Amino acid sequence: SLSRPPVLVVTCQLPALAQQRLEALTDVEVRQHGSLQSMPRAALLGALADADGLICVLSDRIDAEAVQAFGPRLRVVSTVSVGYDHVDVAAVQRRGVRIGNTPGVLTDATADTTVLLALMAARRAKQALALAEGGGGGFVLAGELGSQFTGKALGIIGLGRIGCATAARLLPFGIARVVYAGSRAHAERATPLGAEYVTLPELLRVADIVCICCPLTEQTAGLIGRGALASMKPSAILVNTARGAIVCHDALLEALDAGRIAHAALDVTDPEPLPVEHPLLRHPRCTVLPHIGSATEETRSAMANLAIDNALAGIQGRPMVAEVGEPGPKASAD
Ligand code: 8YV
Repeated sequence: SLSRPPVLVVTCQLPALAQQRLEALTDVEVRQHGSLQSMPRAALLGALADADGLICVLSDRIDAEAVQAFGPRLRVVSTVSVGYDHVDVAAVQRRGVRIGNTPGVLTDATADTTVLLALMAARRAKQALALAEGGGGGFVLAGELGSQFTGKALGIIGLGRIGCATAARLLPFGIARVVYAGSRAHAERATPLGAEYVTLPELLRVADIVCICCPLTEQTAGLIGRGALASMKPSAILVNTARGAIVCHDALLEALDAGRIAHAALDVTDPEPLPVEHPLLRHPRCTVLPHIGSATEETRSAMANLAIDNALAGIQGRPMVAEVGEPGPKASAD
């Protein structure tokens, strides 16, 4: 019916201020899953039939099956994330449905998390915390010591927004050299950072700290596998704040056990969360965080507001703040 207001389906509860804004919307009817957890799959598929817009999160797979469930009114899928690997972009766009994401607003929080993990890995914080909790002390002159960043080479895989912000944060720690790899060189971003474009094998060979800051795509799935890990320095640390599936977890476990790299620090895993018995969780040289890269009050609020803006623009047929697949850099997932 043409007389009813547009329906916006929201798959989970949003941060307080964005939630209030959503509840104050008068020209759309909001149908929301009332918990912080995402909507059950069957409920999502059912809700899509009658929706004009969808606000979703990473755990909502917008795959071929979901696209099948799209009703004729659906105009926009707005994800509360910069990454959109959970969305079958081609299938959604074939239906004439637009896709919005949240680049920019989470760059600082995610780069902060990358630095947190790099420091935790370099200074062996996981072992130190276990030592302290067990009543032990760290005042030994030799033994299992950490490393520092002074004079070291930093490797950034994916010099997008988050990669640049990560390099900018780590440079003042005394980093001597920044190299980056990715699908192409970005001279305008690299020059202010003094970053050199190298091949991935070269990056893995020279970097003391390897930070994964690229989106998950067909090209990057499993990018860091057995061969890549074997080519890293035995003293190197690997930090992943991008997507778990970029790193082959079996190969990582093997490399850590064989001492082929010093430490891995992961904010993202595959799957998420890892099963509680997964050996990486209790590995002394692997630090795992539960995907908190963008989990600050400020950032989550900004992400949710941007997702609301994108959804309303999509429903109303206006330009979106960040649209996936639009010309220009706005919607790139890094
Ligand atoms: C998540 C993220 O979206 O933006 C991304 O791509 O991975 C995160 O910010 C966040 O955990 C909310 O789902």
